[in-house]
Amino acid sequence: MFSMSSSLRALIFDLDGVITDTAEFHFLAWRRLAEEEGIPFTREDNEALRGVSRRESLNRMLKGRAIDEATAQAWMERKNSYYLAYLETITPEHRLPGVMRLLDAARLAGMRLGIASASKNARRVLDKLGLLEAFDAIGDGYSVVNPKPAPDLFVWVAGRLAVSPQQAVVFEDAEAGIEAARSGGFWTVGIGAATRGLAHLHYDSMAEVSLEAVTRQLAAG
Ligand code: B16
Ligand code: MG
Repeated sequence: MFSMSSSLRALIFDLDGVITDTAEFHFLAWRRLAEEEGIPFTREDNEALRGVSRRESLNRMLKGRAIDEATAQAWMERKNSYYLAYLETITPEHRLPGVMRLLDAARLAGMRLGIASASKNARRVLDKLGLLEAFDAIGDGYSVVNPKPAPDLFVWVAGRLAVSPQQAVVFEDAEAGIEAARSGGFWTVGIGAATRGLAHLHYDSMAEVSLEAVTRQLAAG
């Protein structure tokens, strides 16, 4: 019989909403663009952008409004320039509670650690958090062609970590991320409200996660 406890070899983390909370900065940047262009955009609307690519975020912000490709590119660049300014304010203090405890426990247990983020700014964010060297592999918005909910990014990171999907647990805060990881055959831990009922295990926040509990509960099925 498959034994999770003896087979779990890697933890793979989404970035925004799991390691840190950049969703607020994405919101402020999209809202500024939307206001400049006369498009209504609320905090609630922003929830639909959680974990999806920059391009898909723009599509969702537009809510069916048509713009040409050159305008789309210019708007994404403008939004990103606003977002980059917010990223300058990130420090190691912005690591979410519980993250370092989990990373340290996993290292002690000899596990490999990876990042699988849809963001093209993932390395910059990790650098500002002081975590660029904390992971054995970093998959970001440049790593694969098909974004989440396709499983490609998680499979790419698992390959870099030299583990199979069945040997890895994915931590995700977004529906698209859980769907991606599950369709790739990974174990999943959902973090926060958007993933409730979708993942193998669920916690309201990273502060509640313990490696021992995750390992034990996944092994128990
Ligand atoms: P960028 P994650 C995602 O990060 C964000 O949750 C999502 O809101 C954003 O649109 C996406 O990255 C792309 O980000 O514009 O920086 O390339 O949750 O996958 O770590
Ligand atoms: Mg996320």
